Amino acid sequence: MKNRKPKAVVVGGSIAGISCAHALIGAGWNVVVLEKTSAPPSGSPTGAGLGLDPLSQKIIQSWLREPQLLHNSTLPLTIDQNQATDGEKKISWTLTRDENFNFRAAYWADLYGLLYNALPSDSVLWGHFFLSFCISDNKTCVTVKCKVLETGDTIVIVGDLLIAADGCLSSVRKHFLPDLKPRYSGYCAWRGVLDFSSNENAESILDLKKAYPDLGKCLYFDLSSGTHSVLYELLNKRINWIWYINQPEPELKGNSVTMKVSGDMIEKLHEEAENIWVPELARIIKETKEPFLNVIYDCDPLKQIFWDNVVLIGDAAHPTTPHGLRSTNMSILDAAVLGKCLEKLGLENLNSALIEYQYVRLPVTTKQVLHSRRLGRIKQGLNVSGSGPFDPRTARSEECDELQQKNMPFFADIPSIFNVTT
Ligand SMILES: Cc1cc2nc3c(=O)[nH]c(=O)nc-3n(C[C@H](O)[C@H](O)[C@H](O)COP(=O)(O)OP(=O)(O)OC[C@H]3O[C@@H](n4cnc5c(N)ncnc54)[C@H](O)[C@@H]3O)c2cc1C
Ligand SMILES: *[C@@H]1O[C@H](CO)[C@@H](O)[C@H](O)[C@H]1NC(C)=O
Ligand SMILES: *[C@@H]1O[C@H](CO)[C@@H](O)[C@H](O)[C@H]1NC(C)=O
Ligand SMILES: *[C@@H]1O[C@H](CO)[C@@H](O)[C@H](O)[C@H]1NC(C)=O
Ligand SMILES: CC(=O)N[C@H]1CO[C@H](CO)[C@@H](O)[C@@H]1O
Repeated sequence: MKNRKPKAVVVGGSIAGISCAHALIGAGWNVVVLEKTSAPPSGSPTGAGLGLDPLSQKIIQSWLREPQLLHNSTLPLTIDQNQATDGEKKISWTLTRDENFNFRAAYWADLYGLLYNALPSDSVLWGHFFLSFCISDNKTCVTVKCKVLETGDTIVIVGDLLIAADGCLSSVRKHFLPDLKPRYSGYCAWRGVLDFSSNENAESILDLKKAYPDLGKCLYFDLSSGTHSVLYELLNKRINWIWYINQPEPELKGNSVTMKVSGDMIEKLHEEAENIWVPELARIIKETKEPFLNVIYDCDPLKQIFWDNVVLIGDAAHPTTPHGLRSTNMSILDAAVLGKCLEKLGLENLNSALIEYQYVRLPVTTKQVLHSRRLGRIKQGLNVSGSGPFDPRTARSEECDELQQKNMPFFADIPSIFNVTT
């Protein structure tokens, strides 16, 4: 037992899953990641832009052979700005501006590529669909069944620890919490990335840069009555936008929060954009090829995130709305903290390690999920406890202060477990 490397089986090979592989390999574990999709994502899957906080940046760099690569594949987001738009008069004005925002903007597929390419090549088993697991009577090993999609064979993998990184609809979580239902937020998000590398001097791009002069280093939030949008630039001449629209819960087909959209829906989107936003933003939305629609859910925070030798990380542990730019940050920090706990306490004390992981992470993610939920409701003009619906055109300045990213609970906190080891 002493000379044997402990082994973890990770379900889900997205950001949380491969971050976990890095963290556990660093802690001296063997790791196998099971991912149902058949190959590493290339180009642009459903992911778009995301914001990385300073701690996440540091952790990611510690996993890369060439830490500079992170810097080279992202753009700074040093300003967090909220502005109100009057769609009739086609004007907007600043509500809040924080120039000490220290995030970086990454394209999901670029970040994924960086992390994945820095892993040993056999870490992820592609096209492996997780089916079920079974914990041994003595609670020390876990047997995982999965289906190899190419052949149809079912195979069994045995490990010391099962890590569920299978996303917000986690089937591992469902095993322990069959009654936990995702909560529809009340709105959906249209998203898109406009690639302007082949026409940098197009009129629409020059106009956009005039209307949003800090593009390239600023995270812009535009607020109108009962709706808001997000705009920032990504490396390699790409503009990332998100637009949240209140609506009844749509019916989802299959196991994905991304909806298929019709030509009619896109046409309606373009029309509405012209009514609500300044023309410069409406035009960018119109020129974006293949915008997609995410239905926004979260879950009430869980009371526990491990059972025996099964542990949840990432969206599986804390489905959240995206308003705090937190989901990827949370996944990366979950993985790093879990790795530290396992390294510190060893396989002999697996239970203590999981208790510590939960003790460090659960209070933080609980507050962040609820804060993000509240922020989303404020920005969408929905009821929030303690005040009436927010209207950016009439809001008092104390009300506007609440919109800033820096009010996120534990905003600049670094868990002490990162200080105790060398
Ligand atoms: C509108 C919107 C904006 C966002 N913006 C940001 C942002 O600005 N910043 C940010 O940090 N994050 C953002 N996110 C969130 C981010 O994209 C991810 O949610 C986050 O990286 C957490 O990832 P995860 O690995 O936990 O889960 P997921 O990315 O959902 O991954 C789960 C993985 O598990 C696999 N899987 C599931 N079931 C099985 C099975 N049975 N067998 C094998 N594999 C399985 C799936 O194929 C998938 O690869 C945003 C999300 C939305 C919707
Ligand atoms: C990152 O970019 C800098 C400046 O362009 C370059 O000198 C350096 O080699 C790049 N580093 C990596 C690891 O690509
Ligand atoms: C626990 O049970 C498993 C499977 O039944 C067995 O392989 C393992 O040796 C047992 N471990 C201990 C510490 O008893
Ligand atoms: C919003 O709050 C008001 C007063 O606080 C209440 O009357 C109303 O029913 C609430 N609406 C919703 C949809 O919760
Ligand atoms: C700088 C920053 O905002 N980092 C935060 C990322 O999220 C975790 C919690 O999930 C915070 O503890 C960090 O402070």
